[in-house]
Amino acid sequence: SGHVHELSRNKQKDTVPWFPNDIQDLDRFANQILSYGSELDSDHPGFTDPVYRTRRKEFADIAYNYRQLCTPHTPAASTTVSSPCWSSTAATGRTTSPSWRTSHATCSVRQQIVPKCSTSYASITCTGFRLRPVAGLLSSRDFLAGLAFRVFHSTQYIRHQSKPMYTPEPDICHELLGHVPLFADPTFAQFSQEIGLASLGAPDEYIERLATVYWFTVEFGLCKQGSEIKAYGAGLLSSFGELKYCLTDKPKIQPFDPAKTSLQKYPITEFQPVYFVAESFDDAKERVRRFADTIPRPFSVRYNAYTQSIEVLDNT
Ligand code: TIH
Ligand code: FE2
Repeated sequence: SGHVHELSRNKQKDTVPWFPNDIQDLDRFANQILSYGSELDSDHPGFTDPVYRTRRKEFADIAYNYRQLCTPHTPAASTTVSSPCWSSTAATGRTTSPSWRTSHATCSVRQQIVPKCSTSYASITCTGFRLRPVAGLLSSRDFLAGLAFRVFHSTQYIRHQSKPMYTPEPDICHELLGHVPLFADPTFAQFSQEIGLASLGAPDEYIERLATVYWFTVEFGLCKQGSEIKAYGAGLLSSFGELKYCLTDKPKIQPFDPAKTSLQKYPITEFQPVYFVAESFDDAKERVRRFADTIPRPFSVRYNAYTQSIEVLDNT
């Protein structure tokens, strides 16, 4: 079926956009970042802090040279410094989903010391999700494609200590306190992978819609638990400021429905005005699957975990 789906990176009409077939293809994203993670804007809290900037550069370089099946997890990639940001963002309590609290304990997240990245970059053994360092911002298409392989592109640097409660850019607190515990939940891991699989070869318009679904679930999702509503989105779990805010009566709360949710506009540098609440992770997964079926693609895909590659099934 090779002739049917001509893969292209230069957006020719009637061709399917290129997508990674094999886990090693993810290495191609490393030099396609939209901005290098060590280039800080003048309004970044670390802009005038030379120690902070040097550290950011080291991390960006490690990620830039990382190769999926070759790079050993070197001690150079570890942060063992104690940071006030880490302990103050290590939020706990009744506002978070039970899944987060269980995994948070089992992933041995410590309060005082930023965990060595090398430990977490290996893999989250219960679901096979793994983190892969990234040197800067990826396009939505590339970022979502990683999820299809249960690979999560992750930052390594920490937010600047002058602003621990909220940062508009993801950092290691966000990845390890927010994302990692949830990826240890099998249903949630599958849900995340569904978004990734749906994105492979999808038209640009649908990439944007899937990225929006990702934003309102994996990043800022709320979920019902009995008569209560709990936060499970990583952007909430890592921001003590927004975690408190999201369950007040200030933001608008709507039911999670991918067809509608995927069209919602959102800000990226301030607390969200709207959140979407899922019935359960399982229900959210089924809904994303049904939404994925509406994406115009002449083929369907599934992941072969033994070969770590995508199987393309022709639908024409
Ligand atoms: N705002 C989050 C925090 O302060 O931890 C980080 C991000 C979540 C989503 C995008 S950036
Ligand atoms: Fe995130």
